[in-house]
Amino acid sequence: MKRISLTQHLVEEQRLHNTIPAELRLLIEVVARACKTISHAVGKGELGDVMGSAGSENVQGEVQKKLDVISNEILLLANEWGGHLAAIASEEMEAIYPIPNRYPMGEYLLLFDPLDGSSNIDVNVTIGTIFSVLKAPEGMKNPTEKDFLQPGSKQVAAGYAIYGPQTMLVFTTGNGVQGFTLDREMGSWIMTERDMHIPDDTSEFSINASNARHWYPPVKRYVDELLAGQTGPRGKDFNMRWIASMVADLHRILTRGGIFMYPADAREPDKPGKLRLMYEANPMAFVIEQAGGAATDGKQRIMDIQPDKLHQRVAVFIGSKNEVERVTQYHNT
Ligand code: P6P
Repeated sequence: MKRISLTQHLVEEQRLHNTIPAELRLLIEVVARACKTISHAVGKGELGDVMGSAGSENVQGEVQKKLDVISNEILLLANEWGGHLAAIASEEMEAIYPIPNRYPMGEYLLLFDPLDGSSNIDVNVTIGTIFSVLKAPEGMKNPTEKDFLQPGSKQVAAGYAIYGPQTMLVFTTGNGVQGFTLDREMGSWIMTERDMHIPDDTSEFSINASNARHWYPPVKRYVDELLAGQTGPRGKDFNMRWIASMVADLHRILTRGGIFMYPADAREPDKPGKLRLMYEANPMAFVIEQAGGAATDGKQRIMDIQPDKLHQRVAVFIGSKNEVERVTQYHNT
């Protein structure tokens, strides 16, 4: 494949599809630059005194790691002055962050989970940044949380950075999914995956099996069939992976197929699941669907869900189309 930079790709996409106006192009480049900085901070580990907890809790009541807070700051400071955004929302902040008056206000809303999988930070396992971009409503003057409450189908761009053996940026603007690898010597993002595609079928599934006794019947039935392998109705053996880092599990699934599940379960009957709709499930669903996969909450397409709260949670079944369709069907029989 001809090695092109992120900038060249974005310029060519704009010329080809006219779907990446200058401000959106700037937004993606700024987010990509912030992810480079996060990758550098993550890579320093103890040498950068960035490990361990920050001694605070986020809106989810989860203990914040120092790198959660640092990554959030990096993304805020990188994006607030560019004139491409009206406001920002983050897993690490209760309220939305309107662009300060000292800067021009743009037409996009940016949402992110600055560092997903942070329980893996202190044990040196792959983590990532997830981002989602929406258009600000026409005529909006003072951004409020309500302006963010748009279904995932309204996203104009979404993707993630994955901080693993390589640092990669994977995103879509609605015309397929492209992958870029960070060239650390040059400090540039170089395209290494064009038009990524998920196989419709798979023999690999991802779920936290320690919750099995809490699963509701449709999930129990589906996973039991996978575990039965050749001896059961599926007639083939399945493998299991669970990294406890959604970005890492989904990057593997995007690369070689699979199904990732974080269902609602009886531990918290009033909660639809653990993962957040606006800045985890929606952006990953946009990427996975653009690569030919599927994403539902067990009942409906994730990107059709009309949000009513910024930090609302959702059950997630996402990955190879035929497996997502099967487990969704079990929820509807
Ligand atoms: P559990 C990380 O905290 C996260 O939000 C996802 O990245 C990951 O898939 C999931 O939670 C892991 O959850 O319950 O297995 O620790």
